[in-house]
Amino acid sequence: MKIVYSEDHRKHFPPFEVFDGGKRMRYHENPDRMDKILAALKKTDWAEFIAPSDFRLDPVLAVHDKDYIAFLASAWTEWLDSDPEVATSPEENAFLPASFALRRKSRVPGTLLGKGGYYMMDLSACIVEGTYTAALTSANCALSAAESVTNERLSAFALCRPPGHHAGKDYAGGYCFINNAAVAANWLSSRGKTAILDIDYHAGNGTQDIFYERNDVLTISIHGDPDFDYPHFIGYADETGADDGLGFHKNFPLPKNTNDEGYLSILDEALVLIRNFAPQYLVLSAGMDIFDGDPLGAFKITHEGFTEIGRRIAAPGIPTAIIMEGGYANEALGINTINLLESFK
Ligand code: SP5
Ligand code: ZN
Repeated sequence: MKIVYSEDHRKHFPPFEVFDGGKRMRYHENPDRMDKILAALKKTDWAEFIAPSDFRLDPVLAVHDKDYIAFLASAWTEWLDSDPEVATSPEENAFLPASFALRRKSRVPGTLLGKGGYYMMDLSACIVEGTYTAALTSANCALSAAESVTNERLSAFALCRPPGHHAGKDYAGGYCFINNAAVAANWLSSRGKTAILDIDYHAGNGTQDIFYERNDVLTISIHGDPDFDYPHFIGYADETGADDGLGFHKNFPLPKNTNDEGYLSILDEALVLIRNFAPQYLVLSAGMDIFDGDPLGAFKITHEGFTEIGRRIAAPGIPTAIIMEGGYANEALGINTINLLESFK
């Protein structure tokens, strides 16, 4: 199986995130996550590593607002220029806003801090020097996996970091800046009918936002109920699409402690929807934070659960671009990823 990977992800490693209660914590979404997955993949006899190609900005701008992308591109240097203290110790700093847009008023402020509050949904998507480069390369990994899927009619895995599914048309959040899965799915959709299945523990709010009014890409997310977990404001069962897209989005919010059995029965429902849509390509937003023991999740999926989840998604034989999303139990990421991928090779 083609595994698309670039070392560029290391350029994005914020020194902290602001967690629940305003606590400054180590950055959960760290480069060690990739190292654990790489180590496991290198031990297999089927992982074939390739570097991403450069697709330039067009496929990114096809799903994201151009002023938002311009903000991502310049935020760090503007931050550096704005405060001599930041310039003194850039490695201890990250750009984050402290004021947020009130109910999404439509005026985009002119200042960096104003833009931050407008274009960010939380305090986890910290911007550092290498963030923009890493986020663009991450999108190129997803696009390269999509291209490989169209050329070879075989599934491919994009080792994307930073992840993408919380990033909406014009906002960052949840460790995400560019929505890699949405960029890949939009690119694929002009080559064949495409569906996105998001199995990350958290609701794929960004993907939902991007495709909500579209009927040409079916989007499905299975996740911890936003009633008790992040992203809190979106991901409910009654959100099913709008305008032309009505009926082409589906959320499956699940309770705490959902185990393999409960998860698999819902996954089967999602797979029926995909079968009825009959896509030529599938994009799988593969978050490993459904694992029992993930510090940011509340499900109880086992190592064997990942194997069975992969088996069932791969069974219909739809060429699939598998896109890495979350997963923070670093020691378990290798085995869980391998188990999920096994059936797609
Ligand atoms: C890509 C991805 O998985 N992003 C996740 C971002 C989650 N950020 C919210 C963190 C708040 C978690 N509160 C957890 C309480 C302990 N169970
Ligand atoms: Zn997640």
